[in-house]
Amino acid sequence: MDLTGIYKVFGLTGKCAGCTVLKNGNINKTYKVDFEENGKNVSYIIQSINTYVFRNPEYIMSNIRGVTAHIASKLPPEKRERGVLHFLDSRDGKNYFVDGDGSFWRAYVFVPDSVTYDTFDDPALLESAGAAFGRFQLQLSDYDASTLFEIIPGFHDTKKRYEKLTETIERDPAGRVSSVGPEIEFLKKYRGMAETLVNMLEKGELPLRVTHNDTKGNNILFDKNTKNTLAVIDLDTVMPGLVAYDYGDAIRFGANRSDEDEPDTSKTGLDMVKFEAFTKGFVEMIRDTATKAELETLSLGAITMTLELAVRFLDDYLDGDKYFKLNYPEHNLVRTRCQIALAADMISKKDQMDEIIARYAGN
Ligand code: GN1
Ligand code: MG
Repeated sequence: MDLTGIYKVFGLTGKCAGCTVLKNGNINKTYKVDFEENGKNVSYIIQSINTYVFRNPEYIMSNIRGVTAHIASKLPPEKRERGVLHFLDSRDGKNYFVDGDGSFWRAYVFVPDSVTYDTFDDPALLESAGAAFGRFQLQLSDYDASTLFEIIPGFHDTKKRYEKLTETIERDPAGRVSSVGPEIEFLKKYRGMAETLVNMLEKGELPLRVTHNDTKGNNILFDKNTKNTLAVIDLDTVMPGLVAYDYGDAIRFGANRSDEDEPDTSKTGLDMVKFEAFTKGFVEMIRDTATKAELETLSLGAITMTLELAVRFLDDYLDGDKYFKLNYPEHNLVRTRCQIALAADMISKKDQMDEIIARYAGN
């Protein structure tokens, strides 16, 4: 179905004044469309979901319906318009529409005067980002995570990730194992540490929460004038998980001194200024709803997410590069080495991390 048809399906009957394709997502096709409705300008985001990556988009939309309604109920009336995404119902009463070709569509109101940032060099902005993801946790702290669909099963099951790597090493399908001895040795050495969180979850020592699972800074909307945070977006991977996963992945990505695929690993490491800024924002937001065990395992979350991604990159390298997109042939190996360098630096700074976390947790 063409876009004009999709407008009608979602009840957009005003005059369309413009349509642009947004290029910053790698997965879904995204359009911003501007409408004139009763003399007012209103914009919408229309997306067709990538059903190769997401096999059951109706599960995603069910999670999104529950989670956005819950967040909206926590916001004061004056913040409801811009503090959460508002998805439109289609003519059949669902928050999505499947057209005759099997394409899967959804639409939400574009939050007026909002922007996203790709880099966070200003610690103040990083503190706000921490607060935004912390607030997301807080708003959903009383949401029954077990009612959510697990969109990608075992996504952060570090034990399964290690098992898969072990199998790939045994099979050696691309004949590359002999060239990565030191990397395998490093990851094996810290296997026990990387599996601790999953073991604690299994023993009931950590609660299952609603987690976002893509806590990169560019998934936060900021007010373009005040730079205040508005809402967390990209809710496609919202699933049950541990708070340490969301915190840890944000630190892994946002508090690294280098990019996640820096070939010169002497440039890689944990930037303690960025670490502290994000931690302050995040921990101050969650400290009253988080358990003691959750707060005490946040630093382990950062180490775990970094080791886990090293395992995934190495597994993909040994398997002949099937999962992650590459920019050059050795890209997965470079990524593995960079994540290993970051993990090693984090492990050496664990006490420092814990001291900072405890300070903002009020201990
Ligand atoms: C993938 O596609 P992107 O960049 O949003 C991956 C994450 C990794 C990330 C590392 C569904 O996310 O788990 O942390 O790459 N997403 C999936 O760059 O596997
Ligand atoms: Mg994403």
